[in-house]
Amino acid sequence: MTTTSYATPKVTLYHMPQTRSLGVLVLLEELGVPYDLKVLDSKTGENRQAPFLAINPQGKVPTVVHNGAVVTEQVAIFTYLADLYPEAKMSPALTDPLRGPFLRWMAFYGSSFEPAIVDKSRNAAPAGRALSPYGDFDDMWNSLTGQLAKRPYMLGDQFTALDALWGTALGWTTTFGLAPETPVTRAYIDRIAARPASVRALKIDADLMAKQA
Ligand SMILES: N[C@@H](CCC(=O)N[C@@H](CS)C(=O)NCC(=O)O)C(=O)O
Repeated sequence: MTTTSYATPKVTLYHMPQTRSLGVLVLLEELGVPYDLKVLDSKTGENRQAPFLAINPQGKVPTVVHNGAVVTEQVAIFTYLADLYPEAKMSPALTDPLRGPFLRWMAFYGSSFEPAIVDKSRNAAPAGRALSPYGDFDDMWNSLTGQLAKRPYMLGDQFTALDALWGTALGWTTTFGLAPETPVTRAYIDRIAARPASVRALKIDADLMAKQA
């Protein structure tokens, strides 16, 4: 388990099993910090009821509450948590030359990958190349896999919060047939999933899913 200081109040993660919030669970396990997990049941629509809507009016997970502040959006949450616990070295420091690429591939997730995947899931053509936030699917995909092909983790030899995000995201999008499976992406997904923190997070998630079944 990673050594970190707990000089900050515990983070609360609002989570629903088998959703995008799994990646944040993976990151919290990688960080090795104490956290509170509040589990919502999508089958009963708990995320669309008043108590949770008062926290996140979009009714979406992941949602994090820390120090009285609400943080939504995966990209913001991954960056926030990685920076909150610098001892865990899950994000490059502000002056590190890898800080720019770290932010680049975080933002790429929200502004290029997700829109491309959602359009694909609806068989919707992207907007014209110049307007579309991701160009076309191949532009997006070739940029991403070109980066992954070069190294074991997104930024090189060191695992960062990016890998908790991308490992889980490529996992579910590949499972749903929304992202093509290639030798590079398969090896990357498996590399992340085999890490002890991912194994723990997947078990927590599967147990919660079973409870809600
Ligand atoms: N833009 C959000 C998207 C989050 C999102 O769509 N979460 C899904 C889980 S996969 C959700 O909460 N869906 C439940 C609902 O909207 O009712 C982010 O990046 O965090």
